Amino acid sequence: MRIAIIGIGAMGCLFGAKLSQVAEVTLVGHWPDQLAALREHGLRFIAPDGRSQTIPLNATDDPQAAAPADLALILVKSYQTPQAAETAQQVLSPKGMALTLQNGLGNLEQLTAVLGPHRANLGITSEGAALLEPGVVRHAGTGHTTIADARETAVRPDKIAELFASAGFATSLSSNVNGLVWGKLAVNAGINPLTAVLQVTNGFLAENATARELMILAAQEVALVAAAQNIVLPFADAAAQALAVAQATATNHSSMRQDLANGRATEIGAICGAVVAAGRRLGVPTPVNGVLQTAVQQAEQGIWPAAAPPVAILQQLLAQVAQAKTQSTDVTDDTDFSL
Ligand code: KPL
Repeated sequence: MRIAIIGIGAMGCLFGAKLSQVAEVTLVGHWPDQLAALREHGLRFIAPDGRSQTIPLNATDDPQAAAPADLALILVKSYQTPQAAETAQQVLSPKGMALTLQNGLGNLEQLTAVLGPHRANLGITSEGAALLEPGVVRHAGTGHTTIADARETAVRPDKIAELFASAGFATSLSSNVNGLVWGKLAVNAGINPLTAVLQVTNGFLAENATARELMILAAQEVALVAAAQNIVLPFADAAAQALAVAQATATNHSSMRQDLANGRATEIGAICGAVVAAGRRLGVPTPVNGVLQTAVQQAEQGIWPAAAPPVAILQQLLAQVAQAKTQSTDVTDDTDFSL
């Protein structure tokens, strides 16, 4: 199978490294330092056990060089999906298909709008990866990947699952597409914004009582918004699931923490922002997601006091949540987070 991986960040490199052992893979992206490092030295891949190897990878900024692909794996940030859909259109063969494994709401819809319903599909993954420097990726935590198996698609989901499994990714299929997306959203809303504003590992959220409480509340809000749409999550208890993922990925730096630390825009809009918007539409209060959304947005703008210790930030967040609850509305963007 010819695979184009659209996105050359940590997850693109992780999937590229492993899939290139079983398929013909080309990474497509625009980050000059990363492209130069991959072309000159290949990818230095550090396995979860710390062992490192160099893997040659095809990397290009020219979609034509990856065409004609049978599968375009979409691993860009959620706010880059519209451009990634256009790139997928260029790299895919007429019978090829795009598969998003991104975080957040709305990615499949954006791919479908460009490629059509049979040429776009969705999965979720809890694999963790961190880019240590251009050309160096660490497989930070082994996770599980699930691919939607709900409708006719150009490339059969079981074929993709088989390929992923042969590359070493534990993979299964599920016909509950909305459940998959909202389940992942609950975990991401619980873990990503808190680890980003506190600049802590995922494991800190399991260990610190206040952080754990906020993580659980954020995940539970997502579950309530999903339930209001009759979406059945793939697990019974969103709080337990967020906690379990935080523990299983304890040493990971979440993608949002990495984005914020590296001065990149985060996916907060497609995660907490999407939850708040859906909650508003459905009449489900989402004060915790609202507070976390504002906190991350302010951190992106440099308003957040980056040097403040996690405990002080947590107290501030708790106070904001209490205030948002008494107002029984979501906090607005002018919430003052200064300590
Ligand atoms: O999806 C993740 C992310 O970092 O974006 C989790 C599962 C939280 C792993 O860190």
